[in-house]
Amino acid sequence: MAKPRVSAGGGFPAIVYTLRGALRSGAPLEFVRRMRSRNACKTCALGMGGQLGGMVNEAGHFPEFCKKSVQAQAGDMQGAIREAFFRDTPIAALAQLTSAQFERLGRLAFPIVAEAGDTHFRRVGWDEALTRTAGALSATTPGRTFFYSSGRSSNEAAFLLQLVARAYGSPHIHNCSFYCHSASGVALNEVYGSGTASVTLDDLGQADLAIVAGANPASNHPRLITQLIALRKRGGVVIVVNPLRELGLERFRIPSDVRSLALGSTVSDLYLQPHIGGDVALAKALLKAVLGRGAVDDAFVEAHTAGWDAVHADVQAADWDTLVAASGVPRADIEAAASLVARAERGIVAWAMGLTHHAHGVDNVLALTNVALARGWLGKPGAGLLPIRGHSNVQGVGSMGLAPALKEAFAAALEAAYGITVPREPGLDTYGSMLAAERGEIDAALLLGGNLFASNPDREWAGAALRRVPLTVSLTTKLNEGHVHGRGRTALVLPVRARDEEDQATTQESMFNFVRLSEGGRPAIAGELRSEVDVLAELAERVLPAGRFNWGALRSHRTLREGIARVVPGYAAAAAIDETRREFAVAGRTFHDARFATAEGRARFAVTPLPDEPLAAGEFRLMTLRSEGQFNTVVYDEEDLYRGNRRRDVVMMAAEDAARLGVAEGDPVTVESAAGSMRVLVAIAPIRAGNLAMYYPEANALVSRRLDARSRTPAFKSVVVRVRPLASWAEPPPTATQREAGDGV
Ligand SMILES: Nc1nc2c(c(=O)[nH]1)N[C@H]1C(S)=C(S)[C@@H](COP(=O)(O)OP(=O)(O)OC[C@H]3O[C@@H](n4cnc5c(=O)[nH]c(N)nc54)[C@H](O)[C@@H]3O)O[C@H]1N2
Ligand SMILES: Nc1nc2c(c(=O)[nH]1)N[C@H]1C(S)=C(S)[C@@H](COP(=O)(O)OP(=O)(O)OC[C@H]3O[C@@H](n4cnc5c(=O)[nH]c(N)nc54)[C@H](O)[C@@H]3O)O[C@H]1N2
Ligand SMILES: [Mo]
Repeated sequence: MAKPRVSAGGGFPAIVYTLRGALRSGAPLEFVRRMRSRNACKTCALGMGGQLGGMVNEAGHFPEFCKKSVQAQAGDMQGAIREAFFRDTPIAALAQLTSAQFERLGRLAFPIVAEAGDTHFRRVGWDEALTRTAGALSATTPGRTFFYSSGRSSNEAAFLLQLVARAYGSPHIHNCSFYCHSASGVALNEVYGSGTASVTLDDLGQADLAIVAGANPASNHPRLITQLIALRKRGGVVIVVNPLRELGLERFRIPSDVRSLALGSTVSDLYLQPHIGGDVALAKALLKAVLGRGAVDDAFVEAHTAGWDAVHADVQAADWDTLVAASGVPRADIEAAASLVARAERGIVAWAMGLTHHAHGVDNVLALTNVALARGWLGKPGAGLLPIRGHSNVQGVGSMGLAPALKEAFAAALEAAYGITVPREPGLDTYGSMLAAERGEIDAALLLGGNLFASNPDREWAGAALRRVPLTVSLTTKLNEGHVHGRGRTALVLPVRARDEEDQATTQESMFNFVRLSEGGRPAIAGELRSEVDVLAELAERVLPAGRFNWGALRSHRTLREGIARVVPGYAAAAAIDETRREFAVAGRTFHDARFATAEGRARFAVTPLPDEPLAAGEFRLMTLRSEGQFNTVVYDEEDLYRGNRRRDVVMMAAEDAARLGVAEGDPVTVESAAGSMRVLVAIAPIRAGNLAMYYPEANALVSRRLDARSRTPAFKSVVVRVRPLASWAEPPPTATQREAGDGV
């Protein structure tokens, strides 16, 4: 097994990394100023920001170190890509670049375009770029367009984008959450009528137990680890549910705590290792064991919930051997967990992509929620449900209505405020838009940040579908693979400012439903960078009929916030934030008493059948996940510090599986799925036998297009594959995507 160079997560490497990042940025003082400026952190949705910027949490604790925010900040502070680069570098050469190489090119400083048959991108002026975009939108019918957003943009930009798209007439409006936490939103809406967390950051400080399932916060939400360690210090208990033993979930050194930094802190008390996809079975088994201990909170269930009888009967009828086999967790471990759960008065259940990226993602969340409801862990301080969100503002982007379907109250308020008509039938979601693109039914796509190409399953298919679109328009800070492999026949790539470079303040919403204010700042590079809102407002002026509405007025973030306050439920305080400077909790989201937003005012249990996804002999289940050195499709470092992998073209497998296949650490193998095949090296890892792990986004070449019917989320964590040992490592031929993307030459 490859030994990680560290013995715990966090610690000095995180601090050293911060200092190195400051130096690498080339302007250490400016770097520190930016890191401490009053702007919500750019990376995860934990919601760092406020008075001291990216190094303070919602409770005001300073300093909080996180490698990710350093990487993101240093990345944004790189120099500009020069015009000569585009003259000298053919698209065919760009198509060979890795994600990390794209990231290191630097900031895009002016708009560029590539048309059908072009061998190179060329610089264009903003006027030409927007004329062409507006021309394409005016020439087609709105139903043949779609609007996608990542979760980095501000509330203001997201609100304006959905408003402009709806005023123009396209209902095909969506964001990256369809590939992320959509299953959580669907499940939580069923449970309590609202799609977000029921707890605030303070609740974590009052809980006596936390279950962390299908998440790797040591890498992806490092500051959450601080909370877990604090919880344990108060005598609380942390249970981890993960097929892979993650180093940072066992031991972590909190950089801002001297004692923890020196000695390391234990993160988890019990580490359950189910099979990939075994969480429904595990949660049912846990509930069965809780029942067996007589630990159901009958008073809560009786007074505040619905649907218990059916779940009770279902769990009673389930047979232990089946649950143990399907979950992969020994009965003794389940009983140990149940005894901890049975004792805890205030439990918080937290989860991330390990639960949502499945064809039964909604059921995964519902099954765990059943345990929480049975224990009465809802509607009181220190207890509740916590989807650990992805992008720094993905939750805000959703709140702003950047989605193909709106709740009735939102739609009606939007119509009243802006005099537009909002059709009530939902538009296409992310995957639906990709299918429409594949069928040739999309004429223009506007992409506000993100990397739609590389976040899709089935890389070949995704690239081919996007390359059929006559015009793609991307608003971005830097170039990525998607701008080349997923570019439309004509592709415009437009440079925008990052949030801490905005002239006007912006707002973001954290995963604890807390709205942050970002002050903005100055751009890292000289160039033609524009604010996202400015670009969208100008597009509206050019496309939408004059006279009906003063779209230009929506360049003002303050005016946008007034609209947001009128339209978005719980956002009334946004209207005055320019005066009050007061950040606020979105009203009506978190529950400290047991009144829920469902029709009957009760929280709902749901029966969750065991998924039926058998493996044939010789098949494995493969998850695709993130390393310590990346942010989504952006790879910063090849090394995965905590898992000990020095390179990314590896397949992580259990020692016993390797022995059975006759391979050892470092041996070359081919991993094959219905979607494709990849040549990689074996990396022995502490993963439950029968399961494999590879890195996203590269492994999307293997991810088949299997979706959760309810949340429309691809099963990124459950790909059926076979592994074939190779006699030797030969250079793999270029993929079809690489060949075709450079085809214009
Ligand atoms: N540094 C960094 N931070 C990030 C990101 C990043 O890329 N880099 N991305 C951001 C975004 S958009 C998101 S959504 C989050 C992602 O945060 P996470 O969800 O933590 O990220 P992943 O690496 O996708 O994998 C999650 C974990 O799920 C486990 N897992 C896989 N399959 C299963 C399963 O079937 N059951 C269970 N119980 N566990 C399983 C894996 O072993 C892994 O530890 O992080 C956000 N923060
Ligand atoms: N196989 C597999 N596939 C997955 C996943 C997985 O775990 N496995 N995870 C899924 C998840 S959880 C998610 S969230 C999606 C990610 O989907 P996306 O959000 O679409 O992808 P990102 O990689 O986060 O997008 C990064 C790009 O955003 C742009 N960008 C960065 N900052 C800014 C900014 O301030 N403004 C603007 N306008 N642009 C900016 C840059 O071009 C950068 O390259 O991928 C999904 N796909
Ligand atoms: Mo995500």
